[in-house]
Amino acid sequence: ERLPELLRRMPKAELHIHIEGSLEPELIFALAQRNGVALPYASVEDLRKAYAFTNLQSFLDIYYAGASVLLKEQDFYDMAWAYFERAAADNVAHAEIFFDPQTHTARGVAMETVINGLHRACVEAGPKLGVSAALILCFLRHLSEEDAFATLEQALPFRDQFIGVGLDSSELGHPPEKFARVFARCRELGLHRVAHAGEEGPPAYVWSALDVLKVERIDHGVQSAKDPALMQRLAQDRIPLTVCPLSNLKLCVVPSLAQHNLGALLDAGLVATVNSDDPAYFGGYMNENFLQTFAATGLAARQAWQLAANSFEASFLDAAAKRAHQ
Ligand code: ES4
Ligand code: ZN
Repeated sequence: ERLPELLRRMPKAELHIHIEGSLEPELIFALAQRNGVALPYASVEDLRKAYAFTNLQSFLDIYYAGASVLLKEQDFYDMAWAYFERAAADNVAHAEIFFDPQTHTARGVAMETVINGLHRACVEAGPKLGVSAALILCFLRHLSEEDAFATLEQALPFRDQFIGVGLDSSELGHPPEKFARVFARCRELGLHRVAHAGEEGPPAYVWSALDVLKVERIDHGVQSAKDPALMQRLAQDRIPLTVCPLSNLKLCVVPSLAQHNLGALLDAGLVATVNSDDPAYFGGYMNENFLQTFAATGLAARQAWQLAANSFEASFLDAAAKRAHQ
């Protein structure tokens, strides 16, 4: 079988997708019209032209502007459903989906509106599309820990509609230890914990995500390769890295996909996975990430099978469901 067919066909789990980053320009404009929201862009083409990023912050500014069209429960459902249709087409069998409630509650959208819309799509995706799904609530790290605590409080009435918490947004200057207390509370509550670390930030941020926040996965983590002791820790404890190659390319974390260190992470025995991050902004969903990365780096079928196996191992599925995917 040709490698591209294998990459497309193999069942996989997606563990690093911001649902607000799956909002395509066409849907942004449709929701703006439906909700009477004014956009600072004249057209879909005009908006797409703004997708020329130089670093993480240059992307986040446009990403938060795009999310401003989301007001009603149906908007959140429609966004998530569009993602699930794309995921199913890429043979994604399971997705663990980040959402950023503070982006919405700060605009006066109720937590209930956000979670109910997303959760309804997650529940329907299993029977209708064959994609099992769960939600991970992310705290915005450029805001305060106090704000994160208030967000957790607002979300606890919906505790059974999300499986864990994450940490995202501007990394540099906002180290994981800023959120030590709220993550400790989440651990007591039995929530899973993940954090973006080592995307633009140093290996020290990966260490503190592990040792202070006690996360179970690292989102991105590609800067870990600069620290041999950290690489040994990640391999020994089988801490997964949810790597996002097209994101790293578009945010200039790597100069080219050919120079991406995904292969080196796998060679070091790490539980690395491939994910799409913000597919509407970075030029592709899951299979596009696999196809472009394999074409550029020369990874082969052996690594494809390894990445697919890693994606289920790294998931928060229970042991029986993991076995069913082997
Ligand atoms: C993000 Cl690529 C990335 N990094 C950090 N935070 C984010 N939120 C959405 N996409
Ligand atoms: Zn991300």
